[in-house]
Amino acid sequence: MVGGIVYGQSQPPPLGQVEHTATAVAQRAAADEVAAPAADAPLAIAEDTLVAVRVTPGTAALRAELLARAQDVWSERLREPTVDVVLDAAGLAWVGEHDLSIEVIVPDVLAVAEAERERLAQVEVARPSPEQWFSEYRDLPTIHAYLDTLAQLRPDLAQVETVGSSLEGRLLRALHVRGKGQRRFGMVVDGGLHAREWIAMAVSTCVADRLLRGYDQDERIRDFVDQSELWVLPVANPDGYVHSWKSDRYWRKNRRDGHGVDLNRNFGLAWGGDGSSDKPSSQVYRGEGPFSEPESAALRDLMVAHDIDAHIDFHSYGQMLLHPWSHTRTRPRDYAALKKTGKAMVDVMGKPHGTRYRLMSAQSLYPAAGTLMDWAYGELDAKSFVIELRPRGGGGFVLPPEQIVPTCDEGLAAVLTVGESVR
Ligand code: 0X9
Ligand code: ZN
Repeated sequence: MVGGIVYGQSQPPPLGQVEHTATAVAQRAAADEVAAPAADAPLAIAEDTLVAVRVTPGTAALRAELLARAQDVWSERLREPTVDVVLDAAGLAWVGEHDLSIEVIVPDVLAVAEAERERLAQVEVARPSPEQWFSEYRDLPTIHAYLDTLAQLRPDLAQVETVGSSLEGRLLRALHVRGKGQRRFGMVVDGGLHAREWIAMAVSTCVADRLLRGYDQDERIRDFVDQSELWVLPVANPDGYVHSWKSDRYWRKNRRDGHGVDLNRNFGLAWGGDGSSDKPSSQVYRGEGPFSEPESAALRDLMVAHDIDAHIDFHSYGQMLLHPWSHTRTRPRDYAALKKTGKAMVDVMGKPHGTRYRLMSAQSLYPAAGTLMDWAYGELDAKSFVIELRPRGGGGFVLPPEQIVPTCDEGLAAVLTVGESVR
C-alpha cells in the first residue's frame, strides 16, 4: 500500500521504484494519459493508469493478497464481502486471473483528480455569495475566512475559536455557537480528520452556516441553537487538507514526518488494537502513542473541557451511519438508545433527497482501534457517531460539487436529530 497518490510533479522516478513510490504515480499523471480499455478486455487499463474498483475477493487469502497488491485502500468492509482498492494494470490483471467479481468505481483516479484540480483552478474565490459558497469545494484559508464571515453575521450567536494548532503550525479553527436559552447539552461536530474526504469539511462548514442563517426563521434550528453549546471544527486535519489540495488528492493522514499518522487511530481508547498499524507507511498508522498528534490532542482537550453530550465525526464515503463500538464486537452499554437515535438519523437523512444511509455498528464494518468516536463515547459518555457521507461508491472521494448542498441537507438533519435526542 502506498501513502497516497500524487500528481503535479514532473520528474519520472528511476525504474525499479515504480510500484511503491508516490513519485511514480506523479509521473503517470504528468503523462496525461487516459485509460483505454481494449475492446475485447474491458478490464485492461493502460500501464500508467490507476483504477478504483470494488472487488469481492471471496476468501481471506485472496483478500490479503488483493490488499498487498493494492496501490491504495479506499475502503475495507471486513464483515462484507467487498473491498474498495486502487489497482494498477498488474493488479487488475491479477484480479482478472482469479476471476474475482469487480465493479469499477473510478476508471482513472488520477484523471479524476486532475479534472477536479483544473476545475478548481478556474474558480473565482474572491467573495462568492452565500449561495455560491457551497457550490464548490473550498481550500483551507477560504474555509477559515468563512468561519469569520459567519461569526460576523451573527456575533450574538457565534465566535471563532482557535482550539489548537497542527503539527505544521496551522490553526485548528472552530465556530463556537451558543444560543440564548439555557444550555441543555454540549455538542461537537468535526470534519476532515481524513484529508481526502473533502465533502466532510464542506458539510461541517455548511451545517454551521445553516444553523446561523436559519436561526431567525426556523423554530427547530432556533431551539437547537438556544439549548446547546456547539463547536464546529470543519477542518480537523489542516496539514493533510492542504497537502490534498496542493500535491496528493488522495492523502488521508496528517503530515507527521512525511508518512503521516491516521488521526482516527490516534485517540486514547483501545489505542493500538485491531484495525490500526504500527507501520508508518500504513494508511491506518496509529502514531507513537495515544494522542501523539496535536490534532487529536486538541480535539480531546476541547471535548474534555466542555462537557460534551453529543458528537458527530463526518467522513466519506459510503453513505453509512456508524455507532460505537469501533474497536470491539462487545455491544455498547446503551446499544438500544444508540440504535434508536441512529434509526431516527438515517430516517431524517433520507427525507430531503431519498438518499439511503445504512446504520450499523462501526465494528461490524471492520474493527478500528483508537478512533475519535470510541474515545468520545467511552471516555466522555457522549452520544457519538461517524457519518460516512456521499457517495455510496462510484466516484469515491471526488464527489461532484453539485452534491455539497444536498449532502449538507442530510448532515444538518443528522446533527439536529442527535442534538434533540440528548437534550
Ligand atoms: O476507518 C475510518 O477511520 C473511518 N472510515 S474512513 O473510510 N472514512 O476512513 C471509519 C471509522 C469507524 N470505525 C470502524 N469502521 N470500525
Ligand atoms: Zn474518514
